[in-house]
Amino acid sequence: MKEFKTEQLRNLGVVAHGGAGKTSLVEAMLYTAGATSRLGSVDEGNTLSDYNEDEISRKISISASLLHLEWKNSKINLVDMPGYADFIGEVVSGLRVTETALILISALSGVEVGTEQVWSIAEKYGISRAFFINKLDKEHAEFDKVVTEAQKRFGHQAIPLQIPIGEGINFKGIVDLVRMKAYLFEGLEAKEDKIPQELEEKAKKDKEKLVEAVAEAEDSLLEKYFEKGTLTEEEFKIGLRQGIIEHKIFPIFCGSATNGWGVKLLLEHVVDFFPSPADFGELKCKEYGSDKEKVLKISVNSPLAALIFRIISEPHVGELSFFKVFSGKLKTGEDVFNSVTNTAERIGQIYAMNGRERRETGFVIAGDLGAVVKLKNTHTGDTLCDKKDPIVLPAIGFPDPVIRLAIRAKAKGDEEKIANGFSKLHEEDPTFLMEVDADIKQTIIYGQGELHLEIIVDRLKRKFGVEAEIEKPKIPYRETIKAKTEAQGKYKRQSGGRGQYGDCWLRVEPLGRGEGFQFEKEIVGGAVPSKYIPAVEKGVVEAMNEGVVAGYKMTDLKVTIYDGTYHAVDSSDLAFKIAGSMGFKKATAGAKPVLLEPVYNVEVTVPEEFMGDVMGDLSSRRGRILGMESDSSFQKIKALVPLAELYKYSTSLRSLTQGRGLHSRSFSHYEEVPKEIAEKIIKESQETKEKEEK
Ligand SMILES: Nc1nc2c(ncn2[C@@H]2O[C@H](COP(=O)(O)OP(=O)(O)OP(=O)(O)O)[C@@H](O)[C@H]2O)c(=O)[nH]1
Ligand SMILES: [Mg+2]
Repeated sequence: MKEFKTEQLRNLGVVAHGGAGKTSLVEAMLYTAGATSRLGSVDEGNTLSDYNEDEISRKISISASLLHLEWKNSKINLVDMPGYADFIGEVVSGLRVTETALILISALSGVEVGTEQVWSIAEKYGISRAFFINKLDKEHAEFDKVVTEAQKRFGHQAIPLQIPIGEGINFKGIVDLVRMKAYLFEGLEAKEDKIPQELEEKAKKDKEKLVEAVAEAEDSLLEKYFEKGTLTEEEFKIGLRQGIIEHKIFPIFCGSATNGWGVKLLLEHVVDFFPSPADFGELKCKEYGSDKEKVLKISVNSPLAALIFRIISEPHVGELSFFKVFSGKLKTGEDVFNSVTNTAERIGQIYAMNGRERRETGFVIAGDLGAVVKLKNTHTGDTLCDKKDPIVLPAIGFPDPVIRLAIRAKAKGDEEKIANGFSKLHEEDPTFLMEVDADIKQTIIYGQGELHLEIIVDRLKRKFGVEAEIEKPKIPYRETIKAKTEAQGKYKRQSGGRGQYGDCWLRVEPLGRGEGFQFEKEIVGGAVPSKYIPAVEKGVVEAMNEGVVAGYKMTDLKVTIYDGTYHAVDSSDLAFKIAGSMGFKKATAGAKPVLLEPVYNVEVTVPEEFMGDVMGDLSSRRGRILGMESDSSFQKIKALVPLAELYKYSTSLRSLTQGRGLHSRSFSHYEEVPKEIAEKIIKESQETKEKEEK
């Protein structure tokens, strides 16, 4: 294999709504470039990119794959990402290491919620964006309609570089506006021809629009354009490239991935017009151990700065860490420094990846992507650098989970194995989280959707040989009081020898939501010696943990000890602790205790036509709509919804919106549970308690 310079590299993140044809396009690109000798297909389960058992059986991509090909003195790295919303974490990490997001849009479905979502991630990272309108061979494909939609949503800088000749079953070629030539399909190939007469007029007009867009992207070109009314071929090409690099032009390509149509033209334009890592010139990072910004030149001669963007562990291979070298060079046998975990790492074999296949290369230069065998203490998002020149790259900000489920070991005694397995799976996939919730006594797993968690549990079984069962998670309710009361807690025992004596007067009063717990003393004249006060507080805290309504932890209240008595001989910490607990229970019982439930901020994005249904559904979940924002044909609904009503919400939303709705959520606050619902919860908790006592 040839050695490439940074300028000869192109990194493409291939993204889209689910099923737009990313994996098929990547396969066709590799085949066209001769990187593979057989054109695999998703439907047959033999692509280079979707090679996991999970992916083959479900016929969808689940994890990002790294692939590469050579085309005309350039190396093109492709990160094929899943489109299914549950795996958005893969897109968040994949687009972090690529200079261009190649966004596919299905010519049948047009711009979808997933298209929006990947666009926003690319926009946030400030990388170049290009579109490929795919599936033009399918019946009902409508190129112009999709272009209009894309322009409505992403602006008129989204502009066709190509127009299809025919659509659906009549799709037979492409007019390339850069070259002003036609390419007629012959098998997987295409023959150059002149533009068909019926498209001449349209091609001319569209080219003019393109030239104008290129001119507008660059002031110096705009002047020339005004002077001469056009641009030279040379000016146009330089301007187009610059416009794409500076996000002033988002070129639109077209074709059919499974037929390989339009793929060669795409590769050629990628090499000619897409940014190389060197086009960004500099890399912003932080000095190690400080918040000071540091700027590195993107070059092999700069100090090493590499980011780990993905970790996989596979049978027979062990752990592989995928990385991008932003500057410098990473070599096998070298000692480097992980500036996030403060660990020295020795670099083992380095590979260039092609999905399931890999080839040892020994090194990776600035701008390039690769994988390295097991590192000791390095995680996704960590920086590898030179110990002598330590820096830290910005971490990858993964999204908050949108779903929580409880799990239980199928076989008793497997709990530890499960915890170990889950912790490895979290290493591979930081959007998957697990915690043992002591409050509700359940192991809770969190993720981006039900399918996500289903796959994680499958993997646990396959990779670690332990089975977990999913169950409905309990809600971490809380309890609080609504009135101010006072009560005495007196504990007195006389049983033979030394007795027990503790006596305190407590005042309990409500605090605001989220204020937690406060304990104060207003003892005058030593009615209760100060040395016993911490014991009283301890008793109060213990009683708070048990709750008075339905056994949930109490919060948002203030307890004041303001009086009491003691006995010179019989008083002890234990007696005062019990007295504190008794006094607290008595006081809170009369202080209008209530149940609180966690309420979440929920943001739902849906195509306009589903608005009514989604809002109705949110209301039936006791949701309060906070507002709506309209974003072209999509609506963003913000609402507050109790966690208890969000069980399996992603699945409901999916079926309610034909898979076109998305949601995100984050904890907002605790709120009083409505009376009728509280009664049910109290009854349930009494029943469980009785069962446990039997
Ligand atoms: N007719 C036709 N079918 C296509 C084309 N591209 C993809 N498909 C089919 O569309 C389905 C999805 O294709 P994939 O390549 O898996 O799509 P994807 O975007 O990678 O899907 P995810 O990664 O799961 O989001 C498969 O059945 C493909 O055969 C195309 O250009 N024409
Ligand atoms: Mg795919």
